[in-house]
Amino acid sequence: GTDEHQWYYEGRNGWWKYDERSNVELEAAWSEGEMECLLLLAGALYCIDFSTMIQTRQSDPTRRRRVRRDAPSLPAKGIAGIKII
Ligand code: V3L
Repeated sequence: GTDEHQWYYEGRNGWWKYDERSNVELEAAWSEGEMECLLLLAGALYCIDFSTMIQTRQSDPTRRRRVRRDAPSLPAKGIAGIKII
C-alpha cells in the first residue's frame, strides 16, 4: 500500500519527503510499471524517471535531483520544503 513506502528528493544536505499526494502518484505509477511520473511541484512541472531515479524540471532539464523510494522512517529534512524541527 501507499503507506509502506515514501519517496524522497535530494536537498543540499539530506533528503526531503515528497508531499503525500505526490507520494500516492509516484507509488501508483511505480507499481503500474510506468517508466516515469509527471508531477506539478511548487508550481512547476517535473518528471521523475524511474530508470535513472532522477527528478528533472520540464522547463529546465539542468534542474536535476536524485530521488529514492525507501521506508517512511528514513531521516528527512522535512516534507516538500516544510522543515521538521
Ligand atoms: N517537492 C517540493 N518542492 C520541490 C520539489 C519537490 N519534489 N522539487 C523541487 N522543489 P529545482 P535545501 C527544495 C522546489 O530542483 O535547503 C526543498 O523543498 C525546491 O525546493 O531547482 O537545498 C526546499 O524547499 C526549490 O525551492 O527545480 O535542502 C528548498 O529546495 C524549487 O522547487 C531548499 O532545500 C526549485 O527546485
